Amino acid sequence: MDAFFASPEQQICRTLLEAYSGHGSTIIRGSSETDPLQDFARSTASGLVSAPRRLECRFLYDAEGSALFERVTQQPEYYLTRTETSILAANAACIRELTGPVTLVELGSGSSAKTDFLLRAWLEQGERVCYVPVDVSESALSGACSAITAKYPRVRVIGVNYDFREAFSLISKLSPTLVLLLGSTIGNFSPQEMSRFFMTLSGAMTPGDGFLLGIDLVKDRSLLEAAYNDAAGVTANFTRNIFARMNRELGSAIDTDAIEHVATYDRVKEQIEIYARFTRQQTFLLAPLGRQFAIPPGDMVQIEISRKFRLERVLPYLEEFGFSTEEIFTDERNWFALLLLRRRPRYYSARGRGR
Ligand code: SAH
Ligand code: AVI
Repeated sequence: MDAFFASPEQQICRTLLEAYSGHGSTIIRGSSETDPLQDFARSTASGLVSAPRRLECRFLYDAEGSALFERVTQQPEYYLTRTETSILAANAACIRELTGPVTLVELGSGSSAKTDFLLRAWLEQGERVCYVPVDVSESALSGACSAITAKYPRVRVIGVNYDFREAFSLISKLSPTLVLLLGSTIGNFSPQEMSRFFMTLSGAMTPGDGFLLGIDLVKDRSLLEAAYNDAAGVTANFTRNIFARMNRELGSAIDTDAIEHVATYDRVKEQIEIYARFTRQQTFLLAPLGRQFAIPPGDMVQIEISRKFRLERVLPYLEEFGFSTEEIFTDERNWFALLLLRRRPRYYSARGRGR
């Protein structure tokens, strides 16, 4: 596996030229202008003084966090991954038929485990397949790229180790594409972040390109709260890990035994809210900034939201960004939905520029 260190845009162009003749996997790492430790420290500092105190969930996924997330997906209470996997297993061939032989670009790809069904459906049609996973987690991305290349040598894998919000311009260069955002990762965005995401994505896509979006649906509160409070305590360790990561990378000296994981469903906002509650006074050191923050006992830090969706609201909302619905795939209990959307040739958005 080869790695480059330049801007992702330059690299992806070069890599794409090679893609038709090359094989195996390539990982593109952006030469970020911001130092990753400064980025983490600055984001933490501003999050700790906001109300409520909150952290950006992209920092949950260092190597430990990505490994813990994979374990979360295997917990009996966490129905999301199993349900979405069953929908993909049943419908991958149909999705391939509807989209044709397009490049697969997956945002927040993680282990790429579910994508296996799509890769197989693409390969069954006999043509060369190009898969572009994009993820901030270097360990998850390199593990996924190696595994896919070992299993499917005919798949050209171009991994992009980058924040997907900064990699949108790559999407236009890869058209025709099917952009994937699975696992209900969109639910981890606030309403404002989600609107910004869809507007930028739509602007980067070429009319006719496909978008496969996985969303978790509103359901009984007890099922939702169980999914984020597994009995084995793996999700609680996933919560604690962001603070353990601060200790490892920012020298924060936080007592992770003083952290309680709190995950509750807000019925009005239709979202799970995950907090770390500190049972003892803490002083967070942020060594790269030379600053420290006192957190009193009982204080909570929001580490993630996980929004749940209703089809009757989300489909018209997506229309506003130029995404028309081609097919809705769901499971027999209607717990999760995979939406196959198509970027419309022309649209007028009340929320932003039309194209
Ligand atoms: N799609 C996989 C993984 C979901 S976990 C699944 O459905 O199981 C969310 C993934 O998104 C993680 O791998 C995390 O590293 C990645 N991620 C989160 N925020 C990101 C961002 N801003 N840019 C790129 N990747 C991100
Ligand atoms: C990645 N994301 C969609 C997961 C979710 O369900 O919101 C993250 C997660 N957090 C705790 N458990 C799972």
